[in-house]
Amino acid sequence: MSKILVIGAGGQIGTELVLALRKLKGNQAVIAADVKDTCPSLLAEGPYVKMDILDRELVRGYIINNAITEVYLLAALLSATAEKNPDFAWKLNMEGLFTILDLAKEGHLSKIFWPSSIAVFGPTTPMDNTPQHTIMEPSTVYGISKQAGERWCEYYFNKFSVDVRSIRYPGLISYKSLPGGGTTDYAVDIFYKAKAREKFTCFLKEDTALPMMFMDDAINATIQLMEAPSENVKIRSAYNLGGISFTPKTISAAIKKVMPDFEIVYQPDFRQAIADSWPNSIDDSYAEKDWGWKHQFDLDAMVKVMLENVNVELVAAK
Ligand code: NAD
Ligand code: AKB
Repeated sequence: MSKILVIGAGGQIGTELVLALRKLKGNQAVIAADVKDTCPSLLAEGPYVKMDILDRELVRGYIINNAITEVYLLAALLSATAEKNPDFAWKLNMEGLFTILDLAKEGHLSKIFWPSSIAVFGPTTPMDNTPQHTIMEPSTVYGISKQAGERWCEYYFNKFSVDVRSIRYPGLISYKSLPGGGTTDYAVDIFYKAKAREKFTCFLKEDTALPMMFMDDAINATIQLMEAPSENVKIRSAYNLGGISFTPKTISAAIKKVMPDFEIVYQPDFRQAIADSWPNSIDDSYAEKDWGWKHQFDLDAMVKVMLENVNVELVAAK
């Protein structure tokens, strides 16, 4: 019987991942953990623990005493927030990973999921259909932390047989919880403005193409990777994952097909330089070959679901 702990469960991915894992494994088998005082209301059906991943002894004690078998470690500062606080971003994004990798090395955990990002790539990476194995010279503190994390995951797998699995998520688009401070957040924010019938001011230029994915696809990929037989998981740094690639102009055109009055204006800020350093699109053929990955949602399908489900009160409540 697996007993799963999701750390950073109150965030954009964590909320939906906990819901999906509980559906699969049962409410009591999946414990949500976050530094936040209170559990997100969507997760109220199962256990919640307040936990700071930087409190190494607390985290170790909890995992050992509660016989946790698997950890999904999601707590991190994302690209835009990390640029504003590089020292803390490096600390949070790296120290938590070592705490969990060491627990697995000591035999307390049988499996770990730790997410990487398209931010591992940089300005010298081939931008179109970016290969799995290529030049990686990230220029953001977030990207540097993800690249270092990938190297350490692979190292712990090779040296200590730690079963750690990872995906380089593209920008994720969802409506159940808000994004947490990334460069791709515009592609979520745009739906809240469209739904509120307000003009959207985009912080990226209209022709900035980035790899993106609807959250349902990302959650399916995560669970598919974690359920795959260990011998099929041949890449222990992190798998490239594609999805849909679009620019602010193309996503706004897709919204206009449904809401012809929608208006967008462009006011690029510091996030433009981050976006410019990331790929336009991703080659995810290794994920397809090794564990059967295929995305489901294209741009129009995602726009439809987002416009139907975005709740503008979520932003007001933030
Ligand atoms: P998020 O910011 O929405 O959520 C992170 C959660 O971690 C928050 O609920 C926060 O309260 C919690 N947290 C922060 N500090 C903590 C601490 N010290 N201890 C415990 N919890 C803490 O982020 P997200 O978008 O859900 O991303 C989760 C992971 O996936 C991150 O590692 C991120 O780098 C990665 N990722 C996300 C995306 C995306 O588009 N959302 C893309 C690529 C990679
Ligand atoms: C961000 O923009 O920082 C994240 C990511 C792609 O890692 N959404």
